Order: sequence, then structure tokens, then C-alpha cells
Amino acid sequence: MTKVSIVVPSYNEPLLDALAERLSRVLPPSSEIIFVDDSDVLPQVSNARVIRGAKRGIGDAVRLGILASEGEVVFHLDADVDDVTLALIPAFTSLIDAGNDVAMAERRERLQYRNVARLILSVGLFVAQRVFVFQSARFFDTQCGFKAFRRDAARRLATLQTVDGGMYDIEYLYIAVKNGMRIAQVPVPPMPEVRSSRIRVLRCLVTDPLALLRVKWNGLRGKYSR
Ligand SMILES: Nc1nc2c(ncn2[C@@H]2O[C@H](COP(=O)(O)OP(=O)(O)O)[C@@H](O)[C@H]2O)c(=O)[nH]1
Ligand SMILES: [Mg+2]
Repeated sequence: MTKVSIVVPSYNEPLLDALAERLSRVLPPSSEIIFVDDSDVLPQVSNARVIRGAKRGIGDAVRLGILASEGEVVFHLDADVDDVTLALIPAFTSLIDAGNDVAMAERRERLQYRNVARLILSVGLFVAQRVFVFQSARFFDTQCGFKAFRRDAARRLATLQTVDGGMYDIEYLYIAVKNGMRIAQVPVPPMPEVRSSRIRVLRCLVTDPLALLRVKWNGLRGKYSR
């Protein structure tokens, strides 16, 4: 059976034990769960590894988790993932087993947002990724916290990654496209918001555009190409 690694960046998350328990119900036996946590007090979670993050941001936490993982298929999940989406882990694993390098969930029904600042951020990102980064309408939702990678693809993405903050998803997809990786896009229903966001939105409004400029510049300079 395919060995699966689950990488979850976490910051002041209250229900990590419950998440590990919910995950263990859908994971094949030899799997591993890795939390990369930036909280001041590192949580203890049964049946999971908890790695101390470098407090550089969510993207850096995902990179640390991927590089520490040993599975043949590596998932990146947000801690607030719901059970409907968690139940897709076997299907996403099969998509990777079938030859895809990346399998990504996309909430296609409408743009997701919690408040006006998030709406501005979401619309801005949607336009920026289509018009500026990819120059294509291929992706609807680059930001969904549910993605699976073949082990070698995950390591390549994490090694080439330059973005420590929230734009790392777009950087991963941009590197994947530039490298001709096979990407399966799977529509999923919107996820319910179960707690307040851990994202500092106002900071993102400044740092995200700069990160996207960096990603595009790296791409144009051939930094991501084979
Ligand atoms: N390690 C780490 N994880 C973070 C950080 N910021 C957010 N996260 C985690 O990233 C995931 C996505 O955050 P979330 O608040 O759900 O984002 P939203 O749904 O887009 O508002 C969650 O698992 C958070 O705990 C950070 O600075 N460091
Ligand atoms: Mg969330």
C-alpha cells in the first residue's frame, strides 16, 4: 500500500489531536502525520510528529514538512479541513499512483471570503494568478489547502521554493507548470469556516503582490526550469 505523508502547517490551532484522530480513520496503515507548528508553545499530538517551525510563515512551514516527510505521496492540508474533503485522501492518492505529479482541490462554486479585506485579497489573487502569473484560465482556486504531490515532485517544489508566506501555493503550481508536471484538478464543495482565520490579511495585502512579482521574475529568469 502507498505510504502517505500528511503535512499540516499549524499556528495556534486548538484541535490538532482531533484532526490526527480523524486523519487516522482515512489513512492507510503505514502513513505519517507531520505538523509544522509556529505557536509559542509547541502542541503535543498523539500519533503525529510535531516539528517546530522557523516562524517564517505558512509557506516555509509547508517546505519544512515536505522535506521531513518520507511518504511516496505527500499531502499538504490546512488544519481546518472538513471531513468531506478528508474523505478524498484515498482518491487523491490514487490520482498520484495513476501518474499525476500533483492533485489539487479547487473550490469552484464561487470565490471564498470571510470579510471585505479577504474578498479584495481573493479577487486580487484570482486576477493576478490568471492575468499575471499563468496568463491562462487554467486554475480557478490556487489557494485551497488540500493538495497531494508525488514524493519527487514535492521535493523538487520545496527545494525550488522561494516564498515563505501564503503565495507558496501559486509558486508550487507555477513551478509545476514550468516543469511540465501532470496536474489533476479536482472540484470540491466549499469548506465550512469552523474558526477565525490564522492569516494576517492586511500584511498579506502588502506581501502577496511582492511575492507574486518575485515568482514571476524567477520564472522569467529560468530559475524554475529543468
Ligand atoms: N506553521 C504556520 N502555520 C500557519 C501560519 N499561518 C497560518 N498557518 C496555518 O495555515 C493553515 C491555513 O490557515 P487558515 O487560517 O485556515 O487560512 P484561511 O482559511 O485561508 O483563512 C492553518 O492550518 C493554519 O494553522 C504560520 O505563520 N505558520
Ligand atoms: Mg482555513
